[in-house]
Amino acid sequence: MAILTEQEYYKWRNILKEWLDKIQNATSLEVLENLRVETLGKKGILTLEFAKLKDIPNEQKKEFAQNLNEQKTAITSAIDAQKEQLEKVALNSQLQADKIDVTMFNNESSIGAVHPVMRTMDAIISYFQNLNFSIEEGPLVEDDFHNFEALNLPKYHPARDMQDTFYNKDFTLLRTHTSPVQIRTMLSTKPPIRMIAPGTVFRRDFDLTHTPMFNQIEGLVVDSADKISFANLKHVLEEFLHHTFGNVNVRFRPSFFPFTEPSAEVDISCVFCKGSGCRVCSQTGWLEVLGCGIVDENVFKAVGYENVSGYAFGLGVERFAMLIHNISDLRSLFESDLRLLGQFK
Ligand code: 2NM
Repeated sequence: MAILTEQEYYKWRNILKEWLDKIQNATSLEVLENLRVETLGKKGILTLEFAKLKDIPNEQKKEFAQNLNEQKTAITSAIDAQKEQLEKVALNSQLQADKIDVTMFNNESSIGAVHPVMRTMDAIISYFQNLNFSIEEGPLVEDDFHNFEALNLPKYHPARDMQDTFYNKDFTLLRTHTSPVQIRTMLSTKPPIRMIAPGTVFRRDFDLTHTPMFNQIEGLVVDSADKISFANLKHVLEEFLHHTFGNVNVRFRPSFFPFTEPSAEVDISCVFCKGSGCRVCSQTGWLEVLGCGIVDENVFKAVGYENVSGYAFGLGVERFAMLIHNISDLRSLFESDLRLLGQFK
């Protein structure tokens, strides 16, 4: 005997149809989820029906279970279909809402600014371009010869210390100064030379006043010996510093570089305290801004130049940018903070 009377069978058909209608008319994923809980959840109507199975006589179990499983399958597939449909609608409206009209005019947009370091770089380059210096560039990854050997920095010289230089596995290195560009220029062209080499350099140095990457501009003038003197160098740099910092005092202090002899470091009177002594100049009244000198004979030997003289100089662009724009913390130049950049429009 069948377990369901005809009456019961139609009662169940109607219940099923009601749920299927509700599912097909569900307007949101939440509503649909509620319907799933009400039918298939722990206390859902079908789950409760399944629970009755244990009380059904053995010979009727199969038919009872079959009937329930059919209903379960119908409801499950209706829920899945409706879920897919609702998700599609949700995605479409999300896509619609997220659409960006790239042609739309934006009143809030603002014009960008050149970073103070690059602005300083550009200004210094222009200055020397006007004095008929050429602009030369070279690779950032260099070899021992161009970065050290040719610059009278023999092996085991302390400036070649592992602590200062980033070495690669293949014995190439990241240039520690832009001087290898001078070497390359001298090797590929004949004197006279009148050049500057602006660019990025790398040193293993990281503290309040040093970053492992920074920018330099170095200058080199080479001509027949009678045309080059320390006085020429001194004049060019004094003019440059007055142009850049205004009415400052300039002094040359004897110093040492492996690639120049004699060598000097150049100070200007402190731009912050006008020379009376402050925190920035460590109470000395002076700020060091340049290194320079007469090119050492050994450098010319390395590039095969004879009967010439030359002068050279080098400066740190970040340091210049800080002094020109009154920036006290070196790190602020590397943080891409729009509040800093916004001040340089
Ligand atoms: C400096 C200071 C002094 C320099 C020397 C040379 C070269 F290649 F001609 F030998 N280039 N740059 C030099 C001299 C750089 O920077 C502080």
